[in-house]
Amino acid sequence: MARVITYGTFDLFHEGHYRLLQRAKALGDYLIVGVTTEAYDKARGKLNVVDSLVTRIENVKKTGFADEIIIEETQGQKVNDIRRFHIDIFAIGSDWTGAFDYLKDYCQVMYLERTKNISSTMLREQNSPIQRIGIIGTGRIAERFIPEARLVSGVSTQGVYNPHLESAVRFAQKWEINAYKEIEAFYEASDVIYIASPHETHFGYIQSALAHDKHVLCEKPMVLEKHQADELFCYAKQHNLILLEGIKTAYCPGFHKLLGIACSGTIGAIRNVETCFTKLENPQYRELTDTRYGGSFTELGSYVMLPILKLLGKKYTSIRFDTINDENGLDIFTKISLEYPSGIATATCGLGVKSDGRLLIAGTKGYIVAEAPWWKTAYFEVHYEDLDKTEKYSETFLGDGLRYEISDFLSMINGSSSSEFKLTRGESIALSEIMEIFLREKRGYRNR
Ligand code: C2G
Repeated sequence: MARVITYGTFDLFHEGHYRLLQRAKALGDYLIVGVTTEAYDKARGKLNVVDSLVTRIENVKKTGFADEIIIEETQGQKVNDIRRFHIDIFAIGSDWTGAFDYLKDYCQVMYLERTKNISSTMLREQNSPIQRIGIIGTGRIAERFIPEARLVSGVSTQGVYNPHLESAVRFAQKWEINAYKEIEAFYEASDVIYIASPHETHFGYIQSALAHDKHVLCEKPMVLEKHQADELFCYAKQHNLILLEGIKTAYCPGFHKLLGIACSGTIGAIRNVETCFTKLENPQYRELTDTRYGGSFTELGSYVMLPILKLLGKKYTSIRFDTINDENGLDIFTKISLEYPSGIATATCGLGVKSDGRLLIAGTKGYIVAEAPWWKTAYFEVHYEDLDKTEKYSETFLGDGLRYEISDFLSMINGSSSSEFKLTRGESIALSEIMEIFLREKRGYRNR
């Protein structure tokens, strides 16, 4: 009895998948089909999968070709599956020719000709046309955004707007996109807007982009006053528009996994969260020269506050800021202390003082620790009283990590999956309120 195995995502199940399974089944007597998990697809850079794992399994099942369906969760699983299930033939489409030759040590490897003119990518594009992204701002984050967006299928970076035309032109030439000085023309040519301009301009740009009926992804901190966040989210909701704050950590798979474990009860009730993110910044950069909106808290506060809001919630009973300022009155180091009815938290950020960047979550049964750069979560450990029980978790974090938020933003626009829980409106509003309190208490002024 010949045993055959094949693998795939089988997103938006189509003729190509059907024919592949049909031919794989015909190669032997028993066919095992491995269906990839969302996390594995994300880890291997396959973002924007539309159907859930359950739907994809159901679709494979419906063909009637699979005698057994398994889940493919990790890189390197194939060798173990082949041994474990005593596989004779590994079959896969010809788009993978050569890629699985290493399995020839374990079984026969067959590349079956791929069905022409059909693919999940094509179907995704038909169902949801490419979203043309217009970028506002030409700074360092915008530079990182473009290569990341180019890795997400379903979007294209069409152009950039900057009221200083020379900056827009320089940026556009580098990335081979369009430059705009006139914002109306820019909106006309864009379906969605990514805002990466200086913090204090976010509110105005979001307002205008939403008023032009555009979905918006805005860099953190989205806005600097609570009423602004309230107003923008309310408008977006009324007009069925997506408004998302881009804090990359919130969307990366490793952080997501860490939150899941922290909230699962394995370390008991969470009583203390400590976060720290410091980066010695070039004194010439905006972060240390913009005396109104620069400083460590406006720059890094969104990252350090994120795990606290996620794990202890938005209803803190007290918040306190301690800062060390430079000669311009900008905080180069800030410690935020929060109290909750049954927990406490401290967040530390710095641009002119270096410290040990770490995320520590202490519970009644154990603690979780993620070392720097925990904001690009790729590895963390769970510790208990019994040292032998330590658990270690790792997860892929690809490139600059902006691809995850872009992909979630796109899924939300296409209505195919809700990622809103990764960073809720309520959490973004709470962050804007904390920014507001900080600016009022430490700089002594309101934004307007
Ligand atoms: N396929 C095909 N013809 C198409 C499209 C896909 O024969 N027009 C085949 C692919 O070659 C693959 C299977 O259908 O063998 C599933 O394709 P995908 O869902 O795109 O999965 P893929 O990303 O190729 O993952 O570990 C996972 C495997 O590496 C395959």
